[in-house]
Amino acid sequence: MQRYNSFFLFVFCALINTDCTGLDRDPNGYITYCPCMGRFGNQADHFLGSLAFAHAINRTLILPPWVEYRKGEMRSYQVPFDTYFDVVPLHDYHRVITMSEFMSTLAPDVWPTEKRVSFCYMERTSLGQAKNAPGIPDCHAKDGNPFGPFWDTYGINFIASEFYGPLHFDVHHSSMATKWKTKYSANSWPVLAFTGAPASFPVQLENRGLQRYLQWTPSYLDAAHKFIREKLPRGAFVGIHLRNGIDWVRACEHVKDSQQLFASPQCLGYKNERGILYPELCMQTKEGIVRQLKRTIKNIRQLYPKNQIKSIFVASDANHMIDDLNSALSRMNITAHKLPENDPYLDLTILGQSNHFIGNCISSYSAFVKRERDYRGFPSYFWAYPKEKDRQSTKVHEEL
Ligand SMILES: Nc1nc2c(ncn2[C@@H]2O[C@H](COP(=O)(O)OP(=O)(O)OP(=O)(O)O)[C@@H](O)[C@H]2O)c(=O)[nH]1
Ligand SMILES: *[C@@H]1O[C@H](CO)[C@@H](O)[C@H](O)[C@H]1NC(C)=O
Ligand SMILES: *[C@@H]1O[C@H](CO)[C@@H](O)[C@H](O)[C@H]1NC(C)=O
Repeated sequence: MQRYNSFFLFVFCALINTDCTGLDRDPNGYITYCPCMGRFGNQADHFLGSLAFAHAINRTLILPPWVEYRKGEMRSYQVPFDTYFDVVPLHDYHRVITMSEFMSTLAPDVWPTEKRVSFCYMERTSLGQAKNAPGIPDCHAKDGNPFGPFWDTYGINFIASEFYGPLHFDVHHSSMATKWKTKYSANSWPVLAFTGAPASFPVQLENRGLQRYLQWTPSYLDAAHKFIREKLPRGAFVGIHLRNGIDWVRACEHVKDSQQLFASPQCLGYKNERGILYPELCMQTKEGIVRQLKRTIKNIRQLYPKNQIKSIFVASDANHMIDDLNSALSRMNITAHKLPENDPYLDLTILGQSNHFIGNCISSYSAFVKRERDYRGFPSYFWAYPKEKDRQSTKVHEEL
């Protein structure tokens, strides 16, 4: 059904020669924000929440570019939203427009320079501002990286700040949407421009399903299928995410003082109803990875005898362990593969297409893959989950 909707919308839009972003001004106004926190996984979590928020207060969502960081460069890069994802499927859920389109067509009328107010919860202190030197309360929306480079990409400056506290973005558990609409009418506030995403991290449980509207562009899907067809042996494959760079080792140190960390609710449950945090969930040993992989493949072979696993596709930010995996799995006639160059987006696309997926429960990068597979009904598992001890006791239980 979804597909047909998008298809007809597409044809319709082609016929009337617009892209269906509705170049008429939305009388209910717009939302724009800087995805200023974290890298892609974090930004994707925030995007889903922002989409739900825009939907709840019925304003068009301006699709921000993705903010990227490149080694040794001081300023962030802004990559257009539709480089990776199709805009059309999003229209099935809510009104959206890309930021560059909004700025070039509607902004002069809807959001003239003298109306550009930045929104933050409360005053944010400036980087350059001494702790006890009070200035006029301000969001300092363009202070630092990526804040400045982000708005500069579209030549946006702010003339004032608006502090929206105590309002917040949880539109699922209160009359919050009504409060926003009452306090900020579209007439007086045509665009709500947030210094950060109007959303929580990690993504709220209620918003996970919005992942279905975030669909890879044909160019990413084609590249993924081409890699699978040409570089992997014929047959089923397991996609695995190995998050093991030095930044991750440091992030995992927080496991010991938390109940949850980053994306961990995806396996532990949002209220820890499926367990509490433990170190191996974040960082695994080589032996642990190989052991779990072998066990998973054996289980899959029993469950799906006709569609045998022939290879492993490895995505990683640091160590792909290709040689270790090849030697550990050679007796099962399984080979390990990776992309020839670092491409976080193509890695994600291929992981989404794998027959089985093993991800890192703490990582929001893994969480993106898990959500995509969930709505398509594809199986996913997590490293070191459930906890080894629990797993053994479940087994004993089954035997009893
Ligand atoms: N190519 C590639 N890059 C990866 C992979 N895993 C992580 N990265 C890079 O590392 C970044 C990790 O940051 P996020 O995407 O925000 O996800 P996260 O794993 O929750 O990590 P932090 O937010 O940094 O704690 C990704 O956006 C990628 O740029 C991978 O499997 N392949
Ligand atoms: C939401 O906004 C659209 C477009 O501005 C409008 O047509 C629609 O009636 C609004 N819906 C509600 C429930 O207010
Ligand atoms: C191993 O895999 C290759 C390629 O998938 C296949 O041609 C070969 O017959 C397999 N050998 C065994 C012993 O299963």
